[in-house]
This record gives sequence, C-alpha cells and structure tokens, in this order.
Amino acid sequence: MRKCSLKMLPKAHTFLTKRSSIGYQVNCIKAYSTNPEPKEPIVRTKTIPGPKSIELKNQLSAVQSTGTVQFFADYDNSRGNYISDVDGNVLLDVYTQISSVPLGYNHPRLLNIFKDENNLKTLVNRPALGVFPGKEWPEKLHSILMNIAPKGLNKITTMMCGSCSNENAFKSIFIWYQNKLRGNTKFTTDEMNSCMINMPPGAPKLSILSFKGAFHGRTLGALSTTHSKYIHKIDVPSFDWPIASFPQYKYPLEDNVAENKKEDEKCLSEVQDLIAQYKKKDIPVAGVIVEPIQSEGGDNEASPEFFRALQKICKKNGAALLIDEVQTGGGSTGKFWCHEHFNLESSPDVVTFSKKLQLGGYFHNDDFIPNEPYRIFNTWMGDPGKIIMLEEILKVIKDESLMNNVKTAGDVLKSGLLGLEKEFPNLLNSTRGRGTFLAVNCSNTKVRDNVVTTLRQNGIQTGGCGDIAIRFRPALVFKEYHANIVLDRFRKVLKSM
Ligand code: PSZ
Repeated sequence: MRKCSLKMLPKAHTFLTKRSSIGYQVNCIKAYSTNPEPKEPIVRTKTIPGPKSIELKNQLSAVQSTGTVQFFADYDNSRGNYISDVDGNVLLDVYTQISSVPLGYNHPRLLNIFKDENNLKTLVNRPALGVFPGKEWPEKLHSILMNIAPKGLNKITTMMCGSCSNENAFKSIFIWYQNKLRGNTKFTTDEMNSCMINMPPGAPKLSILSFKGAFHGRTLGALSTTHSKYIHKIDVPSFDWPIASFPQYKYPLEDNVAENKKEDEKCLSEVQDLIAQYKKKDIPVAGVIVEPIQSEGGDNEASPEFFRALQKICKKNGAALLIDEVQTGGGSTGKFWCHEHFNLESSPDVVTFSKKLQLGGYFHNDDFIPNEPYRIFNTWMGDPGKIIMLEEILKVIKDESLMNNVKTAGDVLKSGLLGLEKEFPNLLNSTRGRGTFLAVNCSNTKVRDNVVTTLRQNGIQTGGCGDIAIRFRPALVFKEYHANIVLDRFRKVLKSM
C-alpha cells in the first residue's frame, strides 16, 4: 500500500473549501488524486454521532423525521473505503450507503467525468427520456447497459430506484400475463371501462408471489411483496398476494446438507401449493419475485438447486420469474449478477437493479414490452447523468480487475469471520455469503446491536439486517488489507463483550 499521510487530509480540506472559484474543480480533482485513503480509521469523538452531527440532526429535525440518521458525513473529505463525518471521525465503511457505492468515495475517475463539457451538459439538461431522449441515448444503452445485460435478456427498461424498478416490472409482468390470455386481440370496451373504476376485467385480479423475509421496496405495490419488518408495512393496505417461506439454513452448509435440502423442498412445495390455492381463489400468480440473497431480511441464502427448481415451478405454471438484484447486482457477490451463481436452465424473465448501478431498471426480453406506448412510463425514465457514471464505473471495474479483487478480499474476510466464529462461539455463528457480500449472525438482537455500535465506535461502519445478522457490504475497491483491519477491530470488540 502507498504510504498515506493523514496530515494531508486537513490540507486538502482547505483546498476544497474554495467553492466559488472556477479553479476549484481542477484543484479539487488534483487534490483527490494525490490524496490517498488514510491508513486506518480515526475516531475522535467519544460517541458517534459526535456533537456536530447532533447539532445538524437537531436542525434537520425541525423539517424532517430524522429517526434513521446515524451521523452527518463530510463527503468532501471521504476517500476510497473511508467515510468521514463532520466531527472528524474517519470510518472504514463496509456498509457503503446500504450497498450502493461501487468504487468508494471520491474516486478520481468519477470526479473527472464531469470535467468533460458534453457530460456536464447531459447532467444539466436532464430529459424526459421516454419522449425526448438525447441523440446519445440509444448508443449509451447498447454500449453500457446491454453490455452488462444478464445472459438471455435483450431488452432494458430504465427507471430511477429499486422500488420503482420492481413496481414497473410487476406491471410488465401483469401486462404480459393478460396478453397471453387475450391473444393478439384488442382491448374490449368492457375492459377499457372497468379498469377506470379499478374493477375486473380491465383491472384483473392477479398476484405476485413473494417470500417471507423478502425486501423489494416500500412503494405501494412493492410493499405487498416486502416482509422483512412490520414497521415498513403497518397501517398501509396490501394486496392479497401469496407469501411462501424462504429457506432458513443451518450452518455450516457442508455439515447440514440433508437438513437444508429438506428445507428447500418444504419451501418449494409451499410455492407450488400457494400457486394452486391462488388459482382456485381466482387471483392467479402472474409472477414470482425473489432476491438471490435476501438482504434486508437477514442475508438469507438459498441454494442454486432451490432457484433452479423455483424456475421450473414458474415455467410449469406460466408465471414469470423476477430476480431482484437491486442489492446483489453489480459485482460484490463475485459475479456481476448473483443469479449467475445458480446455473439456471434459462435466463430469468425479469432482472431488476439499482444501487451500485446508479440508475434503476430491469432487463427482460421482447415479451415484456407492452404493445402500446405509455403503459410503462414516467417523466424521467432513468437518468443519462447516472449512466455516464455507470459507464466509468464499469471501465474502472475492468481496468482495476475489481471482480478478482472482490474474490480475494472476500475470501480473506469470510475466512476471518469463520475464525472469529470459532473463537467466540457464544457470540457469533452462521458466517455466510459470496464474494464480499457477507454476513454473520450474533447470539441475539441485543448483542448484534451492541456489536454494530461498538464496531462503529472502533472505526468500522457495518450494518445490521434481519433480527440478529451483521452484514458486510464493502465497495468493490475493498482490499485484503481492509479486510484485515475489519477483522482486527471486530476481534477487539468481541473480546471486550
Ligand atoms: O429501509 C429501506 O427502505 C431500505 S434499506 C435497504 C434497502 C431499502 N434496499 C433497497 C432494495 C433492495 O435491497 C432490494 C433487494 N430490492 C428493492 C429495494 C428497493 O430499492 P430502493 O430503496 O432504491 O427503492
């Protein structure tokens, strides 16, 4: 590692505060490129949030609910894997804005892209993409998004966030399903009139099957498929859609093969039963939505065999398989799309994404493009500014061999976590995950919450998920030596408990 100089940080800060001059941009980029990450985390305040964060939180509370705010970051001074806060704390960030920062903070190549005037104009002149796309848009979709399309999917619908990607993907699935029933005939007058008052046949009773513990977003349709925490759902009406159990494995996997296989079979038979039940109820299942690793719900994995069998059930019942790669997509599982680990018989029907890919959207094939315009549509339909960033991110992933890096760093972090699990069996168990997309369970919620807080106080920003899990979601630029810092501090925290 390059020898870093922590003393450079305040110097860079003075540099960066000259916001008004045109020279700022150029200077700023120079400063970032000469300013490496700190060597290790720095914790300056007794508690995080520190006094300045608390002051800002009070300010914000006057106009907004702030119950979720952990601290106020200083993004000018954040670098690579390290996030700085307003109180001068510098944390090694293995949570990365809920798994959304591919290259760490202030990557010089990302800072550089808006020096290009064409890129800047793309940012300034944001179009309503569905109606007035810029001349570069078709080429950008072909060369950037179609270049990373999951195998077998040749169409892309762009959106803004994960929830609205799932939400619109559901609509595409319902439209596809009705199209199959209707054949190529036109809408009937009855359909056109009844949909205007939310009644069948125009607004048909159809469902999306989801899994217990799943998280697919908080907008109204997506929320009916989210089942990770009651607080996300309470007081909000939901569709009557089927919810199947998701496998709950025993770890280590290699010692519990037969039992985990039974768990797969139990859940799959539940899926099959629910599809039959909802068909009988006249709310047929048009699609099944599933995360490759249930993230918010506790980093629950299912086996490749489970996903292959699930796809078979979908095909048998004429339901589309939607794989939600909003959190898993973008490389941190060791493959660009996590479902590539599953060797599915054929591609899933729909794959949604957002987070590390900057903009949201979904990949699909021709069948999921509605015949008529304006059926899947909104003002922005994505954002060309974000796709410029994604273009550079993908180049950096290639140039810096970050997919290999994920494997190396992930192996170190995972074997270290397994070691800690052995050393502290009363506190930790069930290390799991792929690449750097890893998690470990604590003995109970109180211990988990305590570990997450104490880790932060020791300079490591992690996140909880589910009731008892700690998850690791480092950026793709997270290296072996970062993993060792995390593990050292984690050991120290566990020892102190
Ligand atoms: O509490 C929240 O609203 C959170 S915390 C993490 C997320 C949301 N993740 C978002 C997410 C996801 O992980 C999966 C698998 N699918 C859909 C979503 C929704 O994405 P956004 O938040 O962009 O709407």
